[in-house]
Amino acid sequence: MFSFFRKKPPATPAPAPASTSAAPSVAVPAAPAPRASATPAAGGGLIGSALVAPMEIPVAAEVPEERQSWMQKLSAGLRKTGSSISQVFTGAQIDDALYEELESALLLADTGVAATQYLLDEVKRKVASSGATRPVQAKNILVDALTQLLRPLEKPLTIGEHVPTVIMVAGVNGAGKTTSIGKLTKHLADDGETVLLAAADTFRAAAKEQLAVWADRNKVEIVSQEGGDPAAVSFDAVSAGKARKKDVVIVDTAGRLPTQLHLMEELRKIRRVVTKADASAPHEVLLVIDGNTGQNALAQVKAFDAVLQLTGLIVTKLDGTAKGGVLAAIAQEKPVPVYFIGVGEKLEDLETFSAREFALALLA
Ligand SMILES: Nc1nc2c(ncn2[C@@H]2O[C@H](COP(=O)(O)OP(=O)(O)OP(=O)(O)O)[C@@H](O)[C@H]2O)c(=O)[nH]1
Ligand SMILES: [Mg+2]
Repeated sequence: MFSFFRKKPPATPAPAPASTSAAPSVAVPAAPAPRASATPAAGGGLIGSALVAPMEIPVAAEVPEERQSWMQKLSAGLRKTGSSISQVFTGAQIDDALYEELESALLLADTGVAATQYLLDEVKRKVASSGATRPVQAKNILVDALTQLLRPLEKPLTIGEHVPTVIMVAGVNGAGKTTSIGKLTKHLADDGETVLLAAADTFRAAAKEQLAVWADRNKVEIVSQEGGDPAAVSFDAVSAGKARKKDVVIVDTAGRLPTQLHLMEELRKIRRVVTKADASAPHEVLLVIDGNTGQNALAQVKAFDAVLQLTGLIVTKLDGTAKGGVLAAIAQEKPVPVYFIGVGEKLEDLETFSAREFALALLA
């Protein structure tokens, strides 16, 4: 089973830890064997596999057994985008018309102008240098180029370097913050981590109750206040997390638009107050993005980063009408690591991000 997060020993050594009681080692997640080279060697590798299996990209062969069912879900979620890009490669030859269609398909998939141009240039360059003539070869080259572009976004969430690890979660209204926190909490609790949730969404009616349901379900503690101030709730939660030696404190904040400047200022205040409660916190500041927001997602990353100095992203709802190209736009223009991606409302619909899997799923 791929680990949902990475466990690291505390940054400052604990008093005389016996060598046998070291922190449990947890496999680094989502690392499908990176390809030694993205450049198709003469007659081998990429092109060779295209010739052996000319009609399909051999998805099954590349994804580890334990990720197969997740891959199916991801591919299903991204099918709409995938089929419109794949359509480009169904002709008989690689020509200008193919490149034009590819450009349109990438732009329609929310890939953005800069990343689209980059990917087009890469495909053209590698098609020329490898002497590829068949569209399926160009498609495989695109999968590789997209993987390379997305690779910098691959990073596991690390827990344990600080006690508690304080994670602040922000995003626009309805992006999936509370649900993602619930799912993450479940994974942490199942792994034996002690978690404390901070209901710092004091704005929306029933927000506190929604988080309390996840807390109950996972038997973890929650700090909330009746009609309280979000910064005060966050301060109390981080202080309590420290005092009770919790492994993780997760702060759920109310949804807001980056244009609501007073609410963005409130986020800044929450962050500041968390640091007052624990000088090294927050250790992670996550932005949750709805995969359906298209190019606006990039604007959200930039705006929230300017206020909060983001450390990671969770991209939800990559099912239905979402166009997965937006991750390429983020990788090209504002590469904040993507810790998790979501393709549905169920617990198992949130998983770690792998560049290779995503590229394969998007072009399945
Ligand atoms: N299809 C789909 N729905 C999701 C996903 N993640 C969350 N949702 C749904 O999106 C809706 C909003 O989720 P919340 O977790 O309440 O979102 P939020 O960001 O906390 O919302 P506010 O606190 O109101 O800003 C819920 O109905 C979730 O079940 C996903 O990956 N796919
Ligand atoms: Mg919420």
